Amino acid sequence: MMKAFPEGFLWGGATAANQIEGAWREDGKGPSTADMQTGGGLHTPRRVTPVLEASAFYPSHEAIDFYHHYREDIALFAEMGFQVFRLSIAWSRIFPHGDDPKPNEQGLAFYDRVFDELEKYGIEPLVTISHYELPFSLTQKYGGWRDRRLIGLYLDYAKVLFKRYKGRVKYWLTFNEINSAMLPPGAYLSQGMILKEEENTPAIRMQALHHQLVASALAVRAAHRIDPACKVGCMLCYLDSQPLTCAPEDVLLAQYTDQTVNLLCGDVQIRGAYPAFTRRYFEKEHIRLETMPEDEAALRRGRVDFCAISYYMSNCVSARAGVEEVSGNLMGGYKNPHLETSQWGWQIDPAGLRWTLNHLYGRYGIPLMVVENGLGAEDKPGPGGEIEDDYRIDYLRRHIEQLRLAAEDGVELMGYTAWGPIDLVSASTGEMKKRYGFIYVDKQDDGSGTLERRKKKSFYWYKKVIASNGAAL
Ligand code: BGP
Repeated sequence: MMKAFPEGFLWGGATAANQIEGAWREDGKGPSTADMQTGGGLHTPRRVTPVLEASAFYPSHEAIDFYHHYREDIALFAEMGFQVFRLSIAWSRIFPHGDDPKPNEQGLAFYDRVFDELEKYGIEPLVTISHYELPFSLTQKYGGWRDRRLIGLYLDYAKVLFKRYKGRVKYWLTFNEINSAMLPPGAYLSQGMILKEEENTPAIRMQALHHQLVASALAVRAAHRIDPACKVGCMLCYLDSQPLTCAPEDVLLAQYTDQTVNLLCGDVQIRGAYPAFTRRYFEKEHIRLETMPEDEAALRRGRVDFCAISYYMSNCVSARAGVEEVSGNLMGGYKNPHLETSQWGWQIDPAGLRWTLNHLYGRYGIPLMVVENGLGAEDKPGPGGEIEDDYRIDYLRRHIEQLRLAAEDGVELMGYTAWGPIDLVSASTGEMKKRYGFIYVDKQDDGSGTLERRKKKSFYWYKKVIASNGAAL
């Protein structure tokens, strides 16, 4: 047995509305940006189709139908002993067009039912306000986050949630992986902007990101006013980028990559102001940010209570070319000769999680939470339908070991929610076959399947991990 985690450490799993709910037009819900994305694959990017194509497949339309299976699924999470469940609220369930005069009561009532179910088992909801989706009408009418008016629309939406679920939701995240805006895929995924490749520049994305950062800060302040007991966190996709060699130019490039991809968003949301290195970044990328006089005070007053991250893999960066490349979450990099990769080419680096947590806690000194970590793998059911996912147990065990070491290094950790506790739609590829779950869902990429849920070997393993507060790995 290893040493246990601190008392009160929250164990659970993480999901996103557009990757689990389905019911994409039910009970008054409007289409979201995710609903307009076709399925794809490792080498075929998902397509955004402003007009749905009859011949295309849209994974979020049914996903795994959590909308109708939530009672069964939450009972399974409770059976594993979850103390926290990360989910997102679909903005377009609450404001179908994003700028509707009043919220959709049926949408609000669905999440009431979900929180009722979680309360039955004593599971804390951790709610992401916008997780890689916004009402598609906001893309069509405003051009997504490039339009400053989205700040007010997001704030109206967030205030409805804080008031409706006051006392029931103690933990909020303003945006999922808000720093994905530093990379081209974030333009549509996180910012709802349909851009031609040549238009998709750091300057366009940074202006939209500024609006998101102001919106996040104003939401933090509103949350604290409406419910002083709640905690609001930022959420970063931590892309651990290490120098391929000790050559000074590689070391400097790794620092610059970390500053721009990860720390810029962390600094604004945690320290309340753009960091000094922004000057270099804005100069290099020809960025002239358009701000309003009130923005500086808004950012300063809207600092978050905790910092949540997703962590899957690490990359190497190098100033020299011609090195073997690997893929990754949102961005690839160069191959690290000391690491193995997943079936989807992501480099598996458990010690990188410990490095990342020390790095962030050293910089920010506020509680941290790992709200995404998991292994996407093609699970193949055995003759009796059983799934012996020892590879997933191995990946998670190695990362949880590093989590505990980080806690012993002095890092203040709130909890851990494994990504995809139940098989769900992959965000980058739209695939079901890239499975993450402790629970298998019979849904295939051609849309077939019974949606039956089945426990994998890792289900029983994770149940023991939670029961021992991380001691029995
Ligand atoms: C993160 C997203 C999650 C999830 C995860 C796994 O970036 O926040 O929503 O999708 O990536 O990635 P994928 O689903 O592409 O395998």
